[in-house]
Amino acid sequence: MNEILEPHVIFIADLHLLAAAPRKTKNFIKFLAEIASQADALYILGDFFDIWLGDDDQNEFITIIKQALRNHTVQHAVYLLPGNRDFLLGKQFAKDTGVKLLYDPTLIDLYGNPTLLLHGNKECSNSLIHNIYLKVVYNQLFQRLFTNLLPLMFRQKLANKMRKISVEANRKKTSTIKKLNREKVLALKNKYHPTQLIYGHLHLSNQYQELGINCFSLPAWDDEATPYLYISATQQEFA
Ligand SMILES: [Mn+2]
Repeated sequence: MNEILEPHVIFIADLHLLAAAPRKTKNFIKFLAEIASQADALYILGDFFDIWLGDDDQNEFITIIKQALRNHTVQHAVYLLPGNRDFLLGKQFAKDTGVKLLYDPTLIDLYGNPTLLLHGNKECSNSLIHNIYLKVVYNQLFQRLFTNLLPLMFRQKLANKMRKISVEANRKKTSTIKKLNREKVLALKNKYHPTQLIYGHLHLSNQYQELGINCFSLPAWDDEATPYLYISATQQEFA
């Protein structure tokens, strides 16, 4: 990494922050102060939280994260694109933190390169069942019904069950899927014409060419590691 930093942005994903992992929360707050504060912007590409039950959920852990983001966004831009674990992040969270929420996918101009940002879960499979599932879960009405009709306590119980299933799915996922589904990437290419694509979800640090697109797959955080992707006009590297 350069000693004198040129203008750059930072990308992270899959921190999976949760109350039971205070070390990660601490590392994230340190990361904001030491790494993100040097960048023009911080992009978080999904699964920032291990689970997000709705903006009405409140506890000490959530308050600490919100406060850290609030302090940081006074001076620095933070963009958050929700993932499959925290897709219920909404307007109230954005208001409380100063974070700008992004749609999945979002096309940005990154130092002259049209760059498509996504979480990646929607592009992992092209099976019929998976596509139907996505239509239901990402339906706005379904999301509103879920948060409005189900009491928070019930959502918390449901989340615990879902987390157990998801841990198992994650274990399988990382062992078999190494890249996004090619047909889905082709559809994105035809619609958005990106030269770069940045995503998380697979928990893999990877850079490769697909259909002429420069693809970056972001690694997940764990208790120790706080990996990120650094992109400036002249450099693109994982740190
Ligand atoms: Mn994910």
